[in-house]
Amino acid sequence: MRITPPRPSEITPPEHYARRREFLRRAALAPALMLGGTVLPAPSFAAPGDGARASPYSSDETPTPLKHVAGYNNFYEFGTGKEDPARHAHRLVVRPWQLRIDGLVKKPVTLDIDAIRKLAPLEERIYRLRCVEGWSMVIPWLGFPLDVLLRQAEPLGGAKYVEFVSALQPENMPGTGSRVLNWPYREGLRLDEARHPLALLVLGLYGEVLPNQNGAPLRIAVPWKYGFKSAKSIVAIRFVEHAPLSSWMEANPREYGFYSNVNPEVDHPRWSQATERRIGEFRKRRTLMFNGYGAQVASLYAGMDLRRHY
Ligand SMILES: Nc1nc2c(c(=O)[nH]1)N[C@H]1C(S)=C(S)[C@@H](COP(=O)(O)O)O[C@H]1N2
Ligand SMILES: [Mo]
Repeated sequence: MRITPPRPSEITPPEHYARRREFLRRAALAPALMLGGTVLPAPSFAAPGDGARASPYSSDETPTPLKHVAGYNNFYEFGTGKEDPARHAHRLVVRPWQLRIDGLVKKPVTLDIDAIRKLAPLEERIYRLRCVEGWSMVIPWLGFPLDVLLRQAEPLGGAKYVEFVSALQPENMPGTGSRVLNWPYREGLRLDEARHPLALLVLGLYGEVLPNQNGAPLRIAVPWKYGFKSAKSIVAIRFVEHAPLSSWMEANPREYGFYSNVNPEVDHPRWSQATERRIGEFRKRRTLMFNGYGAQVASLYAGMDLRRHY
């Protein structure tokens, strides 16, 4: 796999990082953690953010305040309103939690969340998240490269794609009574996308374990794609030969394609993708090709017509 290293301008100078760390530490320790009636989970990482390594892939933009990151969410299993997940996701049972990895692999495995946590040191990655609805955030995730997890199952040569399946707990998820999507929530990536160093397995944010509404206990973050590609609360990963049918493609194939790379030149039928509103700001910003990660990921799509492969 060929990787374009980050440009020097994208690497955060250490002094910025130190200041940001302090900011994050204070933000994470802020007492006002009541959000929409939901108390955030108690931290269970020994020394949460402080043990995490900085990442050259971090954006140096100011992270969106935690109250928005954990209070304005799309997690349709808990309802279609932006405040529904914060209100209802405390009902999600996140322990015990097992992840099954199978399909075209040499070694199908079932891993417990505590074993997954120990696979690699946590890094803090500050990523932009661009929702296809036209808003964006900057989120300080905690996690490690998704490929570290994928390797555990030893994928076979015939595996070309990966499918991600989210948890389905109908008795705890009021949104799953609605047929807005065909549950469980399913997403997919091409294998080289999933193994790209920017693709992150996420276990926390803002120095703490993931709030349930953000996809506890584990989700992915694929920052150059629209937010819906980053499946939350994942219970299964399957290696397959052909592009899997995601829940959104199944619901509306004209509006949602398999790739769903952030692309200001290709509009969604209902929403222009040229600009976005950063949550907490008023003036709109221009949306960047591949959400600003083009230097790292454009080579994955060399020669492809991105209008056709939307
Ligand atoms: N299982 C599941 N994963 C999901 C969703 C969902 O409804 N269900 N929504 C997606 C969408 S549309 C977005 S924009 C992001 C939002 O992630 P955040 O709430 O952590 O910001 O999660 C994505 N992952
Ligand atoms: Mo989204």
